[in-house]
Amino acid sequence: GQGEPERAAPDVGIQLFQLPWVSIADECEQNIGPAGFSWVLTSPPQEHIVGDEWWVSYQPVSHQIESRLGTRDEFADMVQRCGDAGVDVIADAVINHMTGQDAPGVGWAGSSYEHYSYPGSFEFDDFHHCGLTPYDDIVDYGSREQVQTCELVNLADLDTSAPAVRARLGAYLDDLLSLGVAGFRIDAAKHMAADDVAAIVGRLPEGTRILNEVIRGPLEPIQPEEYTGSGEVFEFSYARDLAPQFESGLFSDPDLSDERPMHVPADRAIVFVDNHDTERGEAGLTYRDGDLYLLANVLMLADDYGTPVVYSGYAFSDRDAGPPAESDGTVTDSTCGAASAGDLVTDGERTCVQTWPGIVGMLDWRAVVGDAPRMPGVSAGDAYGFERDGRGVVAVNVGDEEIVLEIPTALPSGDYCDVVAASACDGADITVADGVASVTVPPRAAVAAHLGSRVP
Ligand code: AAO
Repeated sequence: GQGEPERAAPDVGIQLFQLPWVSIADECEQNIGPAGFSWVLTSPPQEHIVGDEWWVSYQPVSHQIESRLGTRDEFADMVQRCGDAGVDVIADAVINHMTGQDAPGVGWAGSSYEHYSYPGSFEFDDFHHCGLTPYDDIVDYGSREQVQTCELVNLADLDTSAPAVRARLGAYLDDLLSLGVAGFRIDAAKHMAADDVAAIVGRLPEGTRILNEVIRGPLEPIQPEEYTGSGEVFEFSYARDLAPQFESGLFSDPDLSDERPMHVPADRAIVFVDNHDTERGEAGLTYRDGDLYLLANVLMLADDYGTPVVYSGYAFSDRDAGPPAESDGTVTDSTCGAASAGDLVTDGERTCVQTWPGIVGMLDWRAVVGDAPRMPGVSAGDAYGFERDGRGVVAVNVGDEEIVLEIPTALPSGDYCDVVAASACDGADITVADGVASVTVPPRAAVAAHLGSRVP
């Protein structure tokens, strides 16, 4: 008998960069829940400095949940509606620092502040004053002491070893948990001693998800492995290894045992093609790369290493430019239409990656393959593919010629539909016979099939 194969809801996140809470709630119901994403990562929800740049979100003025992305009530409503759609919410928690402002000011929700004074929250002695560098700014990432006690780009650095500071930050995280969030991205975790992070998050309820942002600097003293005790870690090596293969067309299997060099263990790793920092910096592939960017996401979603997070932001030509906003500064509500890779040319236009048919198809593919191991891959010219043992095959072609790839597989013989392309299935793209999948991969395209996409 044929029947539908078992599906296990995959652990896949989507980072919704600078998207307002009301829009995230709609997206959860319309696109993200139905596609099968299990969580969204929001931008920081706390009160911040006033300004048009996206990065004002990363300069907390207080820990009230009031921001240009929405009010406390809107945040709570989003968590509720996403939850009803089967989607957890993970909030970006900026707890390493407060603002980087030298002049006194008033925050988004009306709170007054100075560089080292946040009335009702933190005063001068709650901050590090490292005394190691000019202006107490981090100069040398080779110095653990500078990285963890001086200021990251002039941001007033909280002394997270102090019990009172830990308690206040803990109260903020508790407050977000009371609204139903499932966990936190810990922004700039590298800039807090691993013991401090462990102390702050260690008292949260069991099951609270912690995703530490620790950018791997291969020559630096502070490594992501130090933070795996308090949660998962964004593994920057993953994107750094993936992107060059799409540029060169030279693909190779990663170490298919459980260990990859310069990678945290698979069960601790959050992997991504790009994020809001790397698309403005080191990322080899971003939305600007159109098809190749989709292909990289397909290969990431097909992999058996780590927990993938897909990135959804907006087009920009100025790295500082914030998202489209109303005249009062509130970020404009926007939900996704039928955007597709490659036609993102207008600054401010949302990339809406969560709606791309190839992404949605691969989420279902991932649900079907489950924990089937990744098998050794096959290359031919600019194409590469592999199977997840007996459950699915995937192939990418970064070249200009169509390529037929022969992938050894334990899938049952027959014709299969491709789940990446939006086009209707004619069953001619993937044929399995005698333990080999013959996959016809068009130029700059990905093709994938799974147990459930077999033509009856
Ligand atoms: C803004 C202005 C500043 C101003 C400041 C205060 O731009 O001029 O001084 O306000 O008024 C974001 C923006 C910043 C913004 C800030 C505050 O990106 O531009 O500053 O908000 O509004 C380091 C940290 C890492 C951090 C990253 C940006 O370790 O945690 O810098 N990321 C997070 C957020 C980010 C946010 C903040 C933290 C602050 O995701 O959006 O900033 O809340 C090396 C190190 C890394 C280091 C990078 C960059 O990385 O290893 O630790 O990240 O350098 O300095 C190779 C190397 C790798 C290297 C990488 C760099 O691959 O292998 O080691 O290249 O691309």
